Amino acid sequence: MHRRDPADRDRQANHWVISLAKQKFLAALGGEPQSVPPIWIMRQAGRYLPEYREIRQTAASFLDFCYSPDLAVEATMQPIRRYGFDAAILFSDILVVPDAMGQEVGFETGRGPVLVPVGDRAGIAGLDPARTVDYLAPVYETVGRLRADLPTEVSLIGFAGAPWTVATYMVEGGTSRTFENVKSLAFGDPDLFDDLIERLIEATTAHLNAQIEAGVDAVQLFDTWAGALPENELKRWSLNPIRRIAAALKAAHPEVPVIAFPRGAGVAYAAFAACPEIDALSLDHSITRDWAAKHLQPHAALQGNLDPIRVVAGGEGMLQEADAIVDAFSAGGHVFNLAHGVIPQTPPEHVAALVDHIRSRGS
Ligand code: 1CP
Repeated sequence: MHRRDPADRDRQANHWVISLAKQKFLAALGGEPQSVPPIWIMRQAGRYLPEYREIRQTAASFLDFCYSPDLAVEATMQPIRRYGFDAAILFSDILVVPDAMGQEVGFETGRGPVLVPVGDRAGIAGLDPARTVDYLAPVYETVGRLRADLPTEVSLIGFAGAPWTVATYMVEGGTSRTFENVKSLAFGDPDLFDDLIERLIEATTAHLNAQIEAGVDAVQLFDTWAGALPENELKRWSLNPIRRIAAALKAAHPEVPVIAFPRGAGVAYAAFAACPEIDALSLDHSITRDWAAKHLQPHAALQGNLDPIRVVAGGEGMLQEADAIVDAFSAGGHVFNLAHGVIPQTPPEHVAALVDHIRSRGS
């Protein structure tokens, strides 16, 4: 018979203490109203922070930075030290998955991601999802170190890009405004495009499962460009892949909440809320709050909605809008967040004023 060593028992007890102490973020994701909502902000680590810009210079490339556990741990911790957010998000990027599958991925200062585009049968067949977890081992090392270093009451969020959004970068070779190449491929040869999406589902599921096994407490799937797809294609290439990934994660780790961010999906947000595998939805700024509280919140916890430009502008307008969001969502599960990532021009003191204001509602 297997005898448990006392150190194991201590670790188990410790795990429960940690879980209890961080109930606020996880309870909100589970649908329980909180007197003051837990807070984190998308892209909370990054270029708007002077301390990030300083350490960023020490790595030769952005991907080297992501694959250096010392740097990635430090970048993740910086906004936690500065603002005391309720959750930290792993410092990484959505494009580590195509990099792991064998596509050439780079980041150029001032231009963003640059990839050698894929789009024909041979290019797609050359992408190998089975490489993902070995290739991304430094990311899981970062997760393990973070879970050990973070205060017990701070939750750790893992993430990945949703297949559609990652596919847009892979086929376009970078950021796009029109999505001409990726939509031409998807509409012109849907079976071939399905092959790419299937490879991404496999790699993304493996990557998120490995993050969970290394210690993250919740995961978020970013479908930043969901709004570029028409109705049927949104179902096929945004909703269905997200749902399949979430279901696979739940089968292995039923206790870990899954947050989806189908940015720009409009009323199709309701179809995401209806999926039992999806615990929470991150809202962009176009979703009206009354509609979301009525049609989404009974089925999923809500996060987001504050336009990031509000935080660039700061002042009373920002605080009033923040109050309107907290008031609209106070009856159900709610995590305070922005409608999209914080932008590099944001004055860090505006973020401090926002966090202080929301926290002061509880006193
Ligand atoms: O040199 C640098 O500092 C590069 C800037 C940067 C940073 C700080 C990039 C390049 N990625 C990141 C980190 C990052 N990316 C994080 C972790 C930081 C945190 O949240 O605290 C996360 C969650 C992402 C996710 C990400 N990357 C998304 C989805 C979220 C979103 O904002 O829509 C997307 C679309 C990307 C692609 C990407 N990575 C970087 C750039 C410049 C871009 C392109 C964005 C675009 O096309 O508009």
